[in-house]
Amino acid sequence: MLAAVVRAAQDHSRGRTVVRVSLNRGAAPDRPGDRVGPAARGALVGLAAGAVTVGVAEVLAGVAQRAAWTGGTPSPIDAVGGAFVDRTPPWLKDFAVTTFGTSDKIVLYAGIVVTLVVLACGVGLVAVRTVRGALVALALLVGVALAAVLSRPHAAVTDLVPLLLGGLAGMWALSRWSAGGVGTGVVGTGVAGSASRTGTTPGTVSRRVLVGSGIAAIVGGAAAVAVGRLVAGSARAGAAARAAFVVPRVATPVVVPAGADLGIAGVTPFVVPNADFYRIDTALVVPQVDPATWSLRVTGLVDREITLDWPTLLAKPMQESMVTLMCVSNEVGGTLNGNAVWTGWPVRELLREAGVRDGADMVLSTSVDGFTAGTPLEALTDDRNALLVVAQNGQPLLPEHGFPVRLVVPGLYGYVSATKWVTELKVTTFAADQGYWTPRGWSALGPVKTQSRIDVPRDGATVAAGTVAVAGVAWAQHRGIAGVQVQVDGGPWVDARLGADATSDAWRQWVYEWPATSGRHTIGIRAIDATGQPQTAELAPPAPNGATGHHTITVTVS
Ligand SMILES: Nc1nc2c(c(=O)[nH]1)N[C@H]1C(S)=C(S)[C@@H](COP(=O)(O)O)O[C@H]1N2
Ligand SMILES: [Mo]
Repeated sequence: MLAAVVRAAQDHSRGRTVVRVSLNRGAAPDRPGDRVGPAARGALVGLAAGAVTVGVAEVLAGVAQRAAWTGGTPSPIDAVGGAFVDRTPPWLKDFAVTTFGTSDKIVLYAGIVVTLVVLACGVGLVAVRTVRGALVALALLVGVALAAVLSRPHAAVTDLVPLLLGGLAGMWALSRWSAGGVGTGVVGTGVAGSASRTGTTPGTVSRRVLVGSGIAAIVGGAAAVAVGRLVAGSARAGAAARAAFVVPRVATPVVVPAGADLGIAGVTPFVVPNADFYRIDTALVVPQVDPATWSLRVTGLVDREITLDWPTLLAKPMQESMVTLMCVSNEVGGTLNGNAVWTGWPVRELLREAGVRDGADMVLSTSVDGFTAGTPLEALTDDRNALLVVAQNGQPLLPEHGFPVRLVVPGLYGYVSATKWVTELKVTTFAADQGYWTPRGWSALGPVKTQSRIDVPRDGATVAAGTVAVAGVAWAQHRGIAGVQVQVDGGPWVDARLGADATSDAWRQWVYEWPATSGRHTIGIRAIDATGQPQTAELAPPAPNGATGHHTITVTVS
């Protein structure tokens, strides 16, 4: 591969373009300059063997998942991706979320594909010198991926089988296609079928054939991965149960006060529709949990362990509460938050049934995918109505928001409280246990900080002179918002008008009718919580416990 790139570059610098070669596809006979050497051919062999390895493993992983022969993550791509995510340092996570937002998972997958292609070509290059060495290299890479599979939550030994067989198939392919020695092997027979029969120069292969075969190998591998996903079809059982689930009625439904939503175009809706709700989690593949097999265990410092199943939970008296969920990774001015009405059963009732022992100060909640959150016991037992949630805005939870059951705890960032696909509550202590993000550089405690955001006008916008609605949202969960003030061009702070107050656990909309005069202006805002404390101006990044600072925009008035 490297050689091919180098050759292509050299060709290019001599004014002969690679494009010409591909345009002549199938027409012109190979010329010496169109041919690449053994190294490129070797890289192609590696790529093909890599595609076989990944393809076989992913298809078998799909079959295994469909047949429920597995416990954890048999797909090597998902396992390596998951293991990578779990080892991402805070600065990188921060960077990924800031740069790619909720597309960070797609970027990670793209990174995995590029890495796989490079590694596979590397193995092929080794094979040009020593086939045995290449086999060892491939085995080592498979070994690393096997370790990743084993490291995933709920991993079972059977999870290793797909990749073991994929690895064997890949090694077979590697030795077979390298075996013919330089000049005969891969391209002529195995990978590209009809190609390279001209055999002009021993040990070389036409660039057309090389590129075509390389693309064929990548496309073939990708197709196998897709087939594996289709076969796995894990969404089915969960999706059917979700469709059949009738959200329980509650005695006192939440009523959104008139005027909570000011109805200003461009401002985030007071209650965010489920489909638009921000999503943040470490799950590369959305866990598809069948409520029929779901249960929640209460363990640890309790008088009696409890296992709660789906029908038992649904028979409990459900409540509704409105809570604005908030991600600690939210930058000043960021949109990693959303307000919704949640239906569920108070966690404190469940903990009461289990009987919390003296000395406990934390509940470690665990997700089906291994994520954990450490929540202060008090936040789950006091009157703030932390819920075991089954519905969001009157609809069953979406799979990506935790179906069938998640936690929602007012006043705390999601990373220390809002566990989705929750399967265990361990009553414990901060001294004994840590949530997922704590050893990764984030604070053990995560109370939400008072913050506010300008939604309109957008930063950098041009608006017409006259009265301009400057508007947005402000939040100080569980304390409440008492005021929002606006400052234009560093002048005095002026009160904005607030939307109606629904609950101290939800954000409030605000608007300031700004008499805009032409020119460039800077607009800043600050919120004041219901204890009278204004939001700090001091700038802090999201890590380790939430960003601070005033959201400020610049607009041009024409
Ligand atoms: N299982 C699981 N639950 C999780 C997380 C996760 O990574 N895995 N992330 C938490 C974080 S950091 C946040 S901010 C909220 C986001 O919830 P949402 O995706 O429903 O908006 O979920 C929390 N619950
Ligand atoms: Mo978060």
